[in-house]
Amino acid sequence: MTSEKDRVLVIYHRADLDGQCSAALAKLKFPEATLWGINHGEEIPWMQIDAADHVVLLDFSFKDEDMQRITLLDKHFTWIDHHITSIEWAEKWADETASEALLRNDQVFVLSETHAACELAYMHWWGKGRPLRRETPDRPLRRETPDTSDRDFEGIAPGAKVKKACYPVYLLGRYDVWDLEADPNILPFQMGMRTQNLDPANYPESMEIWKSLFTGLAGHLEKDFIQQGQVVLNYQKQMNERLMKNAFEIDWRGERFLAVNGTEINSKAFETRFDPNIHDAVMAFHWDGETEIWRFSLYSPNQSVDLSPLAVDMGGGGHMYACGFQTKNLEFLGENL
Ligand SMILES: [Mn+2]
Repeated sequence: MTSEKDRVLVIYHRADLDGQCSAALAKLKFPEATLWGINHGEEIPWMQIDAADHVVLLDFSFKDEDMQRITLLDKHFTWIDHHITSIEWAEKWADETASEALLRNDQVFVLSETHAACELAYMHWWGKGRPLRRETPDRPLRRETPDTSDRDFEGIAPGAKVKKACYPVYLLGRYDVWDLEADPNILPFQMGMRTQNLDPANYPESMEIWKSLFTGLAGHLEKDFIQQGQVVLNYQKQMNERLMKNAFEIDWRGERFLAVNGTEINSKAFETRFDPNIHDAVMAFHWDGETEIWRFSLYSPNQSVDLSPLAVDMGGGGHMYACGFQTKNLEFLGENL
């Protein structure tokens, strides 16, 4: 168990609200903790890790050999993540390591594909669910889904209503696993939250907002964010309609793409113009003046075309229905342009 004197280091994915929310929850749990935001490609803070008694890693994982190194350190380690690669690594690692390592009870892995890191963190620290843990050599890692339904939360603050206490976590979590149908407020809340600087390491004052949200003590705050987010979404819709006026068709590799030239375009932008009778997929591209390269994103809105081979052939990658690549010139598009 972590005692009050323990030096707690919280390393979290700082690039989105799932990671930031997880970090804010950790800060609530361990008020003296040092928060360390990290993004892909950045250095691991080994010096800070060495100085800590308890390392908490949230919504993030390191390269295999670095994960091994951290789990072999003689310190308390809590890892909360939901990326499939993390789960696969943890299972492999649990199989490979001797029972000696598995018997350690100061290492807790809370991993699930079905829940976002913030939901898992909330449940792990305040819920009654049963997260994945290393327990005995016979049952090193259980892949069962933790129960994160509202009624199983005890609430964070004394007197706080259970549902109220976890609703913001739930909204951010469902967005992160792209379960947008679960609640109409998921998207507006996400957009409303994005109007603020809520990264708790970079903006320590944001902890006041997080605390109010978690405890439900400022009931209007959540509603304010949802309303603001609705305004953002309305504006975005207008901008998308304008953007789609510039859309055009590209025939490439046997598929007909609805294409548009611009930055910060998400797949939803195409909704008003995409016609499944005419188009197979959509394509957004732009010239990145900083790195002097064309960046392409491909999506299959109705998940009908596996686009990943196209991206891979161009030296890129990603998922089947959402992938991308970079290119120095547009010659591959031939007569289209
Ligand atoms: Mn996440």
